[in-house]
Amino acid sequence: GPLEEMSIPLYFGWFLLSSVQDKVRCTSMDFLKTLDTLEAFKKHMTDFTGKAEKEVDLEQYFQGKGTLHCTTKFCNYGKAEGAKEYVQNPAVQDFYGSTFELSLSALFVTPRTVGARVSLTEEQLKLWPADAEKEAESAVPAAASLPLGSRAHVTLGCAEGVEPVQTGLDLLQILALQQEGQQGELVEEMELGPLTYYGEGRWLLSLREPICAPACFSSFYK
Ligand code: 2AM
Repeated sequence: GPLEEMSIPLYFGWFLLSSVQDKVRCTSMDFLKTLDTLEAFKKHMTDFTGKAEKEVDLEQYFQGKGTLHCTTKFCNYGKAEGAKEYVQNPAVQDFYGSTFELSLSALFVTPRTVGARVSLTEEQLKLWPADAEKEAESAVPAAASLPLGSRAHVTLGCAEGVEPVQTGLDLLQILALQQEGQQGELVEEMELGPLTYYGEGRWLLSLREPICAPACFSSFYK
């Protein structure tokens, strides 16, 4: 296939088509704007500012990171562990260039990142590396015991000085808390769905109606 002649990319992933990128960016901006005005958020503002009395403008706090995508495998041009094996996976070869419909099922915000959780289908999981969650174990000890695909997300923004790899770790941390039986604090029913607070600045908005996002499975070189 075409991949055989190619050098290994920085990463593989699903790249959201441009029309849905705008929609997702708008939804995320609206969410940040609303979150910012909630009394419950103001009560926990120090999670973000470090000091009392200080206001935070969430829309300014996070910086966008280019094309919206859901990374499947970070290859680092072949230097990352398992990169060569991933390229040789028949599913990767077969599906390269195909369009999928991703389901964005939640939005989450932490003092480090804002992202969308992606709920993968069985077919989409064929493109998901078996050790993606386990690789996060040093940052999130419970990660390896979470279901395959738990880490799947779209990074929507990062706080200053934070690398996007953090977004998936923040998501895994929230899912690990849920798995441990921590329900979080249901803060309110928003228009888009229930908003839950998990402490330490971690907020999760479960989308009552997941966003269906058409996305092309491809790769990125810089
Ligand atoms: P992201 O998937 O959370 O957005 C280029 O840096 C892309 O690869 C980004 O999209 C980034 O994070 C992802 N990425 C960077 N380092 C990574 C790593 N070690 N593991 C998984 N994904 C990584």
